[in-house]
Amino acid sequence: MTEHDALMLPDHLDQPDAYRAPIAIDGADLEVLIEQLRAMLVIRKAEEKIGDMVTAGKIRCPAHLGIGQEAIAVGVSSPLRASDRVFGAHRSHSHFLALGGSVDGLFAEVLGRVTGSSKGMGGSMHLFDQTVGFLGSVPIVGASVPVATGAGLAAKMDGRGDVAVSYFGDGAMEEGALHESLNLAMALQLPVIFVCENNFFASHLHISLRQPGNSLARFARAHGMPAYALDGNDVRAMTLAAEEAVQRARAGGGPSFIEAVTYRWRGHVGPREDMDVGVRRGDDLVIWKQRDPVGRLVGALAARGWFSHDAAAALDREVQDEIDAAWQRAEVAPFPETAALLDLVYALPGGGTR
Ligand SMILES: Cc1ncc(C[n+]2csc(CCOP(=O)(O)OP(=O)(O)O)c2C)c(N)n1
Ligand SMILES: [Mg+2]
Repeated sequence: MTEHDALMLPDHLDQPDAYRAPIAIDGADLEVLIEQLRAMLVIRKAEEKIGDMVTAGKIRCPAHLGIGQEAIAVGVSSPLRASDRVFGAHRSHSHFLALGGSVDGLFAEVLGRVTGSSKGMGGSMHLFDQTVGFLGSVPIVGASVPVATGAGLAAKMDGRGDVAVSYFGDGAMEEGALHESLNLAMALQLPVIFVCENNFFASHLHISLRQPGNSLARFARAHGMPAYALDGNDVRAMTLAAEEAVQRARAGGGPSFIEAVTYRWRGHVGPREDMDVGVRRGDDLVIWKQRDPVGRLVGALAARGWFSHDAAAALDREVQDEIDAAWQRAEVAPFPETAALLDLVYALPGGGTR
């Protein structure tokens, strides 16, 4: 291997026309695969709804959609339990929903309603639901990574085998605090799973304009941390890597880094496919859409005769009806009282908030 090879993603992961075939599902449990298909559809359709409602002018907060990236959160969430501590960032609808965060809570939150998961005070980029282990998303790039690392330290001190998960993008890899977090997690052998969603872009800037290489697992390897670089649009591959990493962390084996290669179908913020913060996107999207995580799982199930395309269409309709009904409930929910505006800003000693 040359030094240049070490900088670049292996196995053609960065080639848009690779990885189009149905995913490998040998040895997987059919029920789990169908659940995962459903979970990906819920995320996709919830985000499509949010996109439509931004276009319709009903949602006023910025919404960063991860359509096309659903397999990552669904795979990573599969070995997690509610006492684990999961942190996201600005593009975290999938992280929240895949853990079991409610669609009603998400829709009400992006509409600023009191029934939202953050009581309507946060919007799309400040999601939170402690009951499912989602301890928060924040829009400051890289900022939740040290917090997740600290949560990993807390989990280790608690000694119950819980883990922390930190989701971030390729752009966040350019933040110093992320590298400090990798170092500390490795030095203290913390149970943290670092999940890097490498979609090649930080807003409109391609990784080739920002870094000398496009492999991000290289930074973990520099710390001696076990690292995976894999097809993030393969829910089964994501599940297997997450299971191994979580098992290692629960058993005291320290942190892992999972680089999940993917692509976002919509622009950096908002529903448009043709623009990234005012800059026109390239033509890659058409090719990348063939690496669709949903279609490749349906294709694998259909090829084995485990699930017909008719059954997939019926599931699609069922999920769409649920999404439409959740949206209607969120739209009629009340706004928070103005007097409550300063609530939830500080945690008070001994409990409660102000
Ligand atoms: C510290 C900081 N710098 C810049 C921004 C503006 N910003 C928001 S998202 C983003 C791109 C992040 O890219 P990446 O981490 O790859 O995540 P992706 O959007 O691809 O999911 C930028 C530059 C920010 N929110 N915080
Ligand atoms: Mg990115």
